[in-house]
Amino acid sequence: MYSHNKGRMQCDRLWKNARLATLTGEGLGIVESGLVAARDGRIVFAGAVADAPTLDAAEAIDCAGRWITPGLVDCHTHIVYGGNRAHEFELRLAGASYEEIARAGGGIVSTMRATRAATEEALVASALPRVDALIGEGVTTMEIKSGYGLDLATELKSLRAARRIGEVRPLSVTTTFLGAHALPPEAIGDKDSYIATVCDEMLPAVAKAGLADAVDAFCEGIAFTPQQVERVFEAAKARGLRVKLHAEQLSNLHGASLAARYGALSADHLEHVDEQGVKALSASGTVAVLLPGAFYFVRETHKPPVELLRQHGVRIALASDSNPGTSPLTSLLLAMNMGATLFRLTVDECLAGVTREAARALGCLDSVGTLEAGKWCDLAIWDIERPAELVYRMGFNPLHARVWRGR
Ligand code: DI6
Ligand code: FE
Repeated sequence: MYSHNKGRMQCDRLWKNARLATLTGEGLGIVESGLVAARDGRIVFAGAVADAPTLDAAEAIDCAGRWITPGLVDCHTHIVYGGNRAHEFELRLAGASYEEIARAGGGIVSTMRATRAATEEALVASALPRVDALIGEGVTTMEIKSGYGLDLATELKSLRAARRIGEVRPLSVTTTFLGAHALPPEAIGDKDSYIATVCDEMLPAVAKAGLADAVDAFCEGIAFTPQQVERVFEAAKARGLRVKLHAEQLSNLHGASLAARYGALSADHLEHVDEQGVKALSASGTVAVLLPGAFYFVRETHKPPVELLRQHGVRIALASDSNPGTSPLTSLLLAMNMGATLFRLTVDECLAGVTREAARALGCLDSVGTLEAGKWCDLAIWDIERPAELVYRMGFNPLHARVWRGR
């Protein structure tokens, strides 16, 4: 695929004198004396200097012993929305619960109103500072969900805004249609007929416009039943779209098993998943996406069963869940610290969770998530002495440089 000239390898750019966490294999894939070479935006070599071919590079960058990891992947965000929910935060501080606020017409529906009222340009403009915070910590791939429109026009507008973010920033964006996020007020309590609209009108239009890479739903007492989610998954399947699910966040409705049955890319949250659900995820190879920001922010006390996930060999990813209601978080570094401190994940699990496993959860492990020849050259270069520093610190950003597609 790449031209070799007398045993030499041509490349555009070379990062030398670096320590690598390639994230290939099962662990961190540490290389003490390593280099990365890129051509046409893709990695042509990543590994030990001793194993490297002779490289002819147009440009060589001396990393002075810094660490290089894959660019970070945030595999679960709701980062496009209107307004914010600082006022509800105040109500919660005064004693109201997330569910009480949601049932009283606040919560997701209040963000829905602000999102419907915003133009596409305004949605992009309000999301960009949040996106930039993630980019500033080395994020190179991000998933963005809709789900604050809850009508066709606003869901399309939100997904277009999400795609636009990937055009105005050096960032790979994958989009997810989350029409089944909450019941809009005009559906006046009729969840089944709203789900019919999601399946028969919204999802086909979103798919036809090519605006979604996957389909998600919120399976919960305050949202939709497993039977309703199943209808959404059937509609997604009919359009050839992969699915994922907000499952077992506040209670156990056996959403994980349902997601697994549909070969979901991921099941997300999972605080209340039981062993049967964990086994199902294991059998289907569905990634468990843990969201410690939401756990922390809603002061959840029921932890996801990390030890069970490990025992059954379920892959674990970590994401920001960046959203205005339950996780106003724009830091994967802090998400890693919370994953370790609150959920007792190891450093290796945290780092894999925001790179390799997050890429797996998006179905794009073939192109990002590890440092391997053939993948996009998406790198995060860190001013640290050991990888644990990325997890250990709170509110400190040691990013030295970020590379997206070789630049
Ligand atoms: N679970 C969550 O934590 C977010 N959505 C979801 O399905 C909450 C979204 C919000 O409150 O705005
Ligand atoms: Fe979420």
